Amino acid sequence: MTLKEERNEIKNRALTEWVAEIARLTTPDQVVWCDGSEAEKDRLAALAVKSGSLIPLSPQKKPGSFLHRSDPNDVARTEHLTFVCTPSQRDAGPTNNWSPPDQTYAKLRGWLKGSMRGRTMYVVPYVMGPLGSPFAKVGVEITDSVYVVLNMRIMTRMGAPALAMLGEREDFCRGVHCTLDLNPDRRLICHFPQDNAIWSVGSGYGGNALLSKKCFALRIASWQGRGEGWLAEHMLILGLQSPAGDTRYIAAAFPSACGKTNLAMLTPPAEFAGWKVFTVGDDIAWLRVGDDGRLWAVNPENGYFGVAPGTNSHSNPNAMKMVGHDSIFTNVAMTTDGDVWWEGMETAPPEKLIDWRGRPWNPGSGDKAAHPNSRFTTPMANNPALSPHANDPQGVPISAIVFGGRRATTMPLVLESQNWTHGVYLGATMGSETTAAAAGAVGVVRRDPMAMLPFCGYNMGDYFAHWLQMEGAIKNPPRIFMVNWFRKGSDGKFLWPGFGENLRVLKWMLDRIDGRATATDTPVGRVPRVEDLNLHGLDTAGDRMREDLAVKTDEWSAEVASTAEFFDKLGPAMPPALRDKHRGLVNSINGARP
Ligand code: SAT
Ligand code: MN
Repeated sequence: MTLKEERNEIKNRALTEWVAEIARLTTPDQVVWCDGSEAEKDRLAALAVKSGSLIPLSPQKKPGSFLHRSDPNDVARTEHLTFVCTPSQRDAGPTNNWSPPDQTYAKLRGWLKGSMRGRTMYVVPYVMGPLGSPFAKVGVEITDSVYVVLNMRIMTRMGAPALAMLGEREDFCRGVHCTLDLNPDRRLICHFPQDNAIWSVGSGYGGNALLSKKCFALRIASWQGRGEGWLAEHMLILGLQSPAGDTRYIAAAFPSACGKTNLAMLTPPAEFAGWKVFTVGDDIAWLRVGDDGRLWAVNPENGYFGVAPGTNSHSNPNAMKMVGHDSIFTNVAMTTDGDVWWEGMETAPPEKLIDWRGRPWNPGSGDKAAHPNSRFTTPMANNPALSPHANDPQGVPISAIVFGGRRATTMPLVLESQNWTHGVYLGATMGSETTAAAAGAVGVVRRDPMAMLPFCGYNMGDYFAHWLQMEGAIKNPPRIFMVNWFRKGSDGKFLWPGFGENLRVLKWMLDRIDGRATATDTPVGRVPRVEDLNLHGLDTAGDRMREDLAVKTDEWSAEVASTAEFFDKLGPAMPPALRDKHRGLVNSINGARP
């Protein structure tokens, strides 16, 4: 359909004028407005197959599913090319890359001039949040990538419902995405929170190109949340139902590729018969204070963009079921009978395999068959553990907030904060080893406060202040905890089995909230003793558990020194309350020194 024909049907002038402006700049051969229908999906998938961008998988093994192989230089988020372009650099803060908005727009306009010649420009309206929800917001992404459109259809409520919700309003997130030639020298992901706008150029990768996700639902939304008194967080949301049938909800922040998807759809261990876990969301939470003074959360997304390697019927049986159909796989390996394979799938690799780059795989080469950051995109409706409240316009009330990093040392299995400010301090000082989800070295500890370091759309000091301020608005605040599933013993092996067994730790948290479980006070927070956890049926020796729960003074001395450096980097925006908390902690750790 041509631009002219469409403009007669779309009533929103702000929208049609903006689309026309981008079309004048990028000069596509045609403009297609996406309606989100099944017929449109089939038509676009057929186009993508014809162009080679999607490979259909076996209709028997993976019905309705496709494989996409990205450019090998475009396989993860590129944080060094991601910018927050606020009018003043102070508002972006020292942890974000910043460039002045006018200059940045001018540069990107230069790159985009005529960039869609010979191509189709897709206009993708979408809703973030359940339809009809007071949390919900509309975005529109313009893109020249059919792969992006098909992923957006899974990840968001896309098409007609978004235009219906938008009506004549102008407050939609304006996203411009153009793949250009995937040259890393002309790749930039730029956010303009003051304009509710994102321009992403030169990458087709998930977090860089599906603008609904990290770009809108975290970077832009966190800025909006600060202004409007709510929080946009890098958190899963799960419901935990007891055998008696009451369900409590937990929101948990972990950096990318630290097991959020696994935790969000966890299968309880055999000893927890009658317990059930329900997924509300696996990556992003929008949190608001309800009329009842509790914190309520929705998952703004409609699908999962999960890490494939390591997913198997032990680590995440629900995910194995949900990716069985109607999914898009990116950069996994393919079997000769049209199925997918990745490292850590449990089943041995078949004799013949095509690797993520499309070459015959040679197991002896030491190369991975699937890229370590290979992904599945799956509709949340596929999830057997989906919460009946996943589409609830009101969201769910949150009883506990959990922060978690990937730490080989120092951080015990679980810590309970003393109060809200201490909980914010725990989140603000979180450290984690880097993973393959972002380009760069893997396994280096960096401070990743609230798992938001790459996703906070404004000054991190202001962000902490906003968190501290929220306490005043939440009459009935959730309890805040810290977890670490990844601590290692002196033998270099993980001390905790993780996966479904993590439920034992969540259960202790609920018992703490209910006043039914004990804990020991330490200078860094409250920690369970081994006997405070239900370890029934778990084959883990007591001394390994004691090691996993230990708070070691020498490790914490190093930890607070590293935290102090990080706080200094944040400069004057750092809230004094967190500095005070820090000083108090340093004193009590030094006081505890033998
Ligand atoms: O690529 S995404 O940013 O969408 C996934 C992640 O890194 O968490
Ligand atoms: Mn994430």
